[in-house]
Amino acid sequence: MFVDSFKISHVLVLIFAFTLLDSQSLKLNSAPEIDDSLTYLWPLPVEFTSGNGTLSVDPGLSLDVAGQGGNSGILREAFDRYRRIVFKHSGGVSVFDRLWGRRSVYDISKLKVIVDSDSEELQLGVDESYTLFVAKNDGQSIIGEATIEANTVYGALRGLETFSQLCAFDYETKSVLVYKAPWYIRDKPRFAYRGLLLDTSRHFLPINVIKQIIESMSYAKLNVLHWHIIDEQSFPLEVPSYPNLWKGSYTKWERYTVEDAYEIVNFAKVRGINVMAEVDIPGHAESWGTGYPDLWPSPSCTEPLDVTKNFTFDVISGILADMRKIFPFELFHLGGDEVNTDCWSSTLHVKQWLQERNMTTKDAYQYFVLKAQEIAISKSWTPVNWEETFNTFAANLNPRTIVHNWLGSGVCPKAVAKGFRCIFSNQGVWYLDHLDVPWDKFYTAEPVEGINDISKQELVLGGEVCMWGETADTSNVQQTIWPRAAAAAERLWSKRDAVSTGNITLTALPRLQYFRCLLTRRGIQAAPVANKYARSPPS
Ligand code: CP6
Repeated sequence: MFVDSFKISHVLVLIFAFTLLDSQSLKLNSAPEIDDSLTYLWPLPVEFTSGNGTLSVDPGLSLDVAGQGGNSGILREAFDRYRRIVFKHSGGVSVFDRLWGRRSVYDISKLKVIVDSDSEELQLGVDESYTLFVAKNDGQSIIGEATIEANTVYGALRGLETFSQLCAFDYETKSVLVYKAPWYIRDKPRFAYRGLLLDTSRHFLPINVIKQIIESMSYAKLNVLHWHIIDEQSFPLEVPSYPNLWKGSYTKWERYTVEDAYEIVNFAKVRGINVMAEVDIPGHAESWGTGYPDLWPSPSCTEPLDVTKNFTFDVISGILADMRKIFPFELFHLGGDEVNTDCWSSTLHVKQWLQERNMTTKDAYQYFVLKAQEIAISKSWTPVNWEETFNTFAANLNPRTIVHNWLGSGVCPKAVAKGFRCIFSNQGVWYLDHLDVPWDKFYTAEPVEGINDISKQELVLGGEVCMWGETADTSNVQQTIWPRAAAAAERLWSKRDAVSTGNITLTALPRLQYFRCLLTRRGIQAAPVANKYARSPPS
């Protein structure tokens, strides 16, 4: 008896203490202010209107599908993923809830998704548009649920992401609420190509890490993973035609099997993300020679690949043939950057080969790149090259080539003037490994800068932020990518006017901070947005 009442008094003291603590922490937590005039969606939709109502979302939210594409497995899987994201907190469903007076009736119990087309083909320019309505059922004619309508399942995925960003857990009512309802959103991307480069040669990234990065890309509506698989430091991919190639991996555990690669491509596909593989040639390929030393000009001069041998092009054909089975995306990156031809001019048999053909090393570089392009084109791929190929021999470059900018040279205006398509990745503003570049530089970078002719602007497919791997591995890759990649993602998705006018410290920074919190809530190790505490000091 005594023991019991002793316990009870303890409990009472504890409750009292927690109440105090709670009110203390509430005071501390009241700091972040939500500015109601802002729309906390990232990237910002093209068109939207909101109201001033609050709607509750049923934890038992069900999916109601319609249209030719309504039965898509991709859609159902995505709905389940987003339901887990939205209803991460528990509350509002147990028998105790009724006792405590918590709600059991919700405004939104159904998410209706209409997908017009049953095609699941995912290529560049796939229709990603959608509309999203979230309105209260007033018992009459108004849509009584959240509704997403899209032409393709990939548009529906973008709509689901936006819907999930409208849903917020409310700690008072322990329910998921949509503020500022009703919402009417009409949305589509500004650019078809919204990429992130991942480099798995400088540091190996385990499959799970790559998958988590792909998942995080879908939150920002990025849609191309540029997989820079191989480089001079390591060759981690299995190539069945030339099984010694992956002897160039760091260890036999730091490798991707063909099945791993398939799995990554499929994981990306069901999130509406294409995987563009890169084989960076003829430079950046030293690791190939670990398994096949004949690919080196000589054992003491190992880069670029030996331009003189048929064997070199046989290996390239073999790699591309094997990769064709894995990567269905129509774009394939053939690198072509930073080619130092000193080994070609200093290695006797290469030097002789050049002399016999009356070729300069520059001619040989062109010969190599064009030959590789032909192999890719014969496999019905569209070749992408780093800009040096255009800078060195634009006149002879296959006109289907997509020029990938990276130098600060402003190559896109020059490339589109000549009718080439272009991808923007200016290293001064969109290289994530440059840790000193702040989010706002990513945000204000403009892919069509310097191109006035609208018809030429259309040749800029979009852009890509680059996560080169020299200084990033599993331990820091996510916090190096995020939140700055998100700044570029909004630039690539949202209307130019919406992201180019006004004071971004007021219109974008608080929204980016909110999105960064959303990433961390979803388990993504995003770094704090720099500048958060670096506002101008009070005068
Ligand atoms: N690897 C490859 C790299 C880079 C490039 N290609 C690179 C160059 C300069 C900077 C960052 C990355 N590490 N294959 C250039 C496209 Cl600053």
